[in-house]
Amino acid sequence: MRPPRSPVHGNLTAGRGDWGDVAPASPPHRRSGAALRNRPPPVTTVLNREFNSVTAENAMKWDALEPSRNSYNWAAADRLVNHAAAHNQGVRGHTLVWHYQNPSWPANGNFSASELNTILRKHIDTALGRYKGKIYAWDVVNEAFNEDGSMRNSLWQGKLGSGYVANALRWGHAADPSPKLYINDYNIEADNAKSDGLYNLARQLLAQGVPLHGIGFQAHFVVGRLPSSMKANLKRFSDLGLEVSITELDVRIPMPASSAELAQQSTDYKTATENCLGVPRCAGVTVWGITDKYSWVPGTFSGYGAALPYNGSYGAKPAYQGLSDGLNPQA
Ligand code: 9MR
Repeated sequence: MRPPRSPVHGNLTAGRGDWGDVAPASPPHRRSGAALRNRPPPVTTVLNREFNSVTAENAMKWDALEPSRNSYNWAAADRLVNHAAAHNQGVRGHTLVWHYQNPSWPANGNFSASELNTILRKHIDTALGRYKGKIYAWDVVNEAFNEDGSMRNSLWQGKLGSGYVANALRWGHAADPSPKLYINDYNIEADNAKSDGLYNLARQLLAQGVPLHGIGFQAHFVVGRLPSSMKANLKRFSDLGLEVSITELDVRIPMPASSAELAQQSTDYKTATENCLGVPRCAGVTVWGITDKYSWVPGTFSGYGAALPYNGSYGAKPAYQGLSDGLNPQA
C-alpha cells in the first residue's frame, strides 16, 4: 500500500521507493529522481518532497573530480551524497567514462594504451571506492555510440579499442559489486540504428559475462516528438534481462511556450514515463533538473527552453501533473 499523498504535492515518489504494485516483475526499488546542478533551498525543498533519487548533473564528472592528475575535488559530490543519505534518497552516479567533460591531462599526456588503461581503471576504482555502498546505479559508460550505431571515436575508443567498455564495467564491478552498472546514451529511445548498435553490444557483453546491468535512456525530447517505438525498444533491452531507466528526461519547447505546448509537454512527460513503467525491468525515471531556472537546454538549443516540470519560480507546470500521472498509473 502506498502512503496517502496530497493531490498537489509529493506525487512523484510512488511509495518512496517501493513501486512493487505498479508493474508485475518490477524491481523492488523503482526510483523517481532529479539531476541537480545548483542547489539553493527551493531546489532541495522540491527534491526532498518529490523525489527519492538524485543524480549529480556535473559534480561526479571526471573534470570535476580530478581536474589535474592526482588532485581531487570531492566537495560537491560529497555534499550531494551526504544530502541524499540524510533524506532517504538514492544516488545515481554519473558518469565515469565519457568523451566529454574530462580533464585535459589524460588526452594531452601522450599516454600509451597500457598507461591509459591504468589511468582509466584508477579513475573508476577511486570514484566507486569513495562512494562504495552509497550509489545504487552508476552510468559507467556514457554516450559511446554514433548515430549510425558505430562506436564513437573518443580518446578511449581510439587508443583502447571498443574493449574499453567491457573493461570499464569489469573494473567497476570489482571496485564495488553493489551498484547496478549502466551504459547511458541519448537518441536511443527509438528503435533506430543507434539503439541497434547498443543492443548488439549489450547482447555481446552479456554473452561474455560482463557485469552490465542496465541501459540508461537519457530521453532529451522535443515537445510533441516522442518516438512511437519507445516502449517496444525499451522492452527489447529489458527482454535481455537488463534494467532500463530513463535517466535524463526533459522536453524542450520553442520559446515562448504556448499553453498548447505546455499541455503537449505534460502528455509527453506522462507518455515517456509510461513507456518505461510499462516495461518489466524499468528501474526508474530521472528528470534532468527540477526547475527551468537551471536547465541546460537554453544554453545548448538556441530558442528552446521550458523543458522541466517546474517553472523558473518553482511553480509546478502541467508537466508536473503529466509526470505524476505517469508515475501513479492507478491514481
Ligand atoms: O546538464 C549538463 C550541463 O550542465 C553541462 O554543461 C553539460 C556538459 O556537457 O552536460 C550536461 O549534462 C549532460 C549529461 O551529462 C549527459 N547527457 C547530456 C546532458 C545534457 O548535455
